[in-house]
Amino acid sequence: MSRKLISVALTLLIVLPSAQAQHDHAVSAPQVPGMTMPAKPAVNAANNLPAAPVKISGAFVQALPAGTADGSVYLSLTNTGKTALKLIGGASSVSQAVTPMQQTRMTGMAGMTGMKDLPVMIIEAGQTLTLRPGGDHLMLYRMKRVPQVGETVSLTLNFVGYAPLKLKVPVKRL
Ligand SMILES: [Cu+2]
Repeated sequence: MSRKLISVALTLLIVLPSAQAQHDHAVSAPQVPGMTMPAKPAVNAANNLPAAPVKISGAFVQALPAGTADGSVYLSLTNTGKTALKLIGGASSVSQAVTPMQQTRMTGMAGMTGMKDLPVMIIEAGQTLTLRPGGDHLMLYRMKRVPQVGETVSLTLNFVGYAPLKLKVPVKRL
């Protein structure tokens, strides 16, 4: 990040502290860079880490209008291991990072939802975690370009203690 961008981000952080953790994937307006920066993907690719004991199904990237800043990946993750799996994010061919996000509801504000970064998404042993539209998701943080229907997005998911998991994910309209 350039020095100029950093100073802009800092200024916005000071002016708009409440803008953090809320965004709308359907809106193409520029986003306030006050949102929590995603954690850097763990550097473990070169180590002899075992493959994560996880089964992925139904994975897709949501098709979005051109110019949309952030995207979403939905999928089911089944932990076939004996201990909890910790998903801490990842990378994709179309975004700066992949970040676990939690859908939140604001009490007292009918229908208002927001979202916040989850540092860790936990999948308990033997359980399936399903990320569906309207709920928790993996965010394609700051897309370099918006993938189109018919395309396949390369995705890497990082689980604590395991080798990065590589996936090819189709793009679908909701
Ligand atoms: Cu999100």
